[in-house]
Amino acid sequence: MDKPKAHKTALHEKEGIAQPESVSLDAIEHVTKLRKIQPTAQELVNGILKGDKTALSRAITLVESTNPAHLEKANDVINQCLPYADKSLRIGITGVPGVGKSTFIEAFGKHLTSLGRKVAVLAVDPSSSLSHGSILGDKTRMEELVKDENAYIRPSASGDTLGGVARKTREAIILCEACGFDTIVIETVGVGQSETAVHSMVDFFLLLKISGAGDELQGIKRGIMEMADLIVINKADGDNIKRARLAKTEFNRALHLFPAKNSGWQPTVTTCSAVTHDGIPEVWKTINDYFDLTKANNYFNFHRSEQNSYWLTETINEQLKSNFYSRKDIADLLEQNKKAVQNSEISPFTAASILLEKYFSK
Ligand SMILES: Nc1nc2c(ncn2[C@@H]2O[C@H](COP(=O)(O)OP(=O)(O)OP(=O)(O)O)[C@@H](O)[C@H]2O)c(=O)[nH]1
Ligand SMILES: [Mg+2]
Repeated sequence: MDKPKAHKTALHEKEGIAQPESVSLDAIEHVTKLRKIQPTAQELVNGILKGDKTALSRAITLVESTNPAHLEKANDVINQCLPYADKSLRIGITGVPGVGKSTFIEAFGKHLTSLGRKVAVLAVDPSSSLSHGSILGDKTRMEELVKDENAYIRPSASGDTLGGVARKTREAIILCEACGFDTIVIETVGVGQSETAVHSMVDFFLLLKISGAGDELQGIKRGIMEMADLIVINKADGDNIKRARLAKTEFNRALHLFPAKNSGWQPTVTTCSAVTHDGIPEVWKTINDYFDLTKANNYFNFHRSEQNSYWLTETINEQLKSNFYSRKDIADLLEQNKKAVQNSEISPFTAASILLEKYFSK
């Protein structure tokens, strides 16, 4: 009898297992066919409006698809969902890695569902376009929320550009709202301009921080402080409570140096522990105060319509750009012109007009 060959490296793969003879070809064909059947736009919309999370997930996948053939169907679903959207509270949460965003969202989300709210968690994280979203790996941190019938967690969309990722997230918000989620939490790690993108799609912006060694304001981007409606110092538990309180005082002082907000809201600072849940109900109460104020002074609606027009121009810009660069004739001409510009044979402005003329001539 032949001896089995010794495998020299760990990379050696096992030989495949042959198809058992007992599997019927008809059954295989049946299953493959079922997999290929894609629900129609109408079926997706019906499912979403009934609160079906599977239909919601499929619709979000459709919206995220880069296949141009899916665009029309995705737009159809979104337009049909639009009249049912717009009724939620949209909350953005940002903070550096490790600050406790996932743990906080788990505690916060559970608190909201215990009050009868329906919570959807989405993420804008352009850095995770390769790993398909940090929330996915995070499902262990959001163990309870994942199992909660009244919660929906979706890993971040993948995409090449922040604009693209952000647009898909905005469309996902509409779908989640149509599916009956009344609180949308959008998380971002704050890479590049992602806070600005998230800020432009939420009603309320929460900055999560932890207390440092007394240098709280070091290394914090001014723009983020300006955007924040609430700063929450997390991990205020155990030995950390005192330091968290000191950080709160320091942030409070800093906040008062910023000009008043158009919303009429004075941003505040609070402490919490995502682990012990201390301070979580207070965070929700503050957010509610904000909504009471901005709904009464009409800033809430004004802000949303401003955001809508912002997204109109953003989407046009984004799509013009992607259409321009994806055209083969333009790509070739761009290559030629780049060389000419590098060799100073032609000015960058002339080259740009040549390219744009070519683009619009078709
Ligand atoms: N003591 C204490 N630890 C916390 C608290 N919140 C989070 N942590 C811990 O901090 C670590 C990071 O928490 P995450 O929730 O993963 O932080 P994150 O901001 O989501 O991190 P990224 O996903 O990497 O951006 C984990 O080990 C948590 O257990 C808290 O309130 N108190
Ligand atoms: Mg996380």
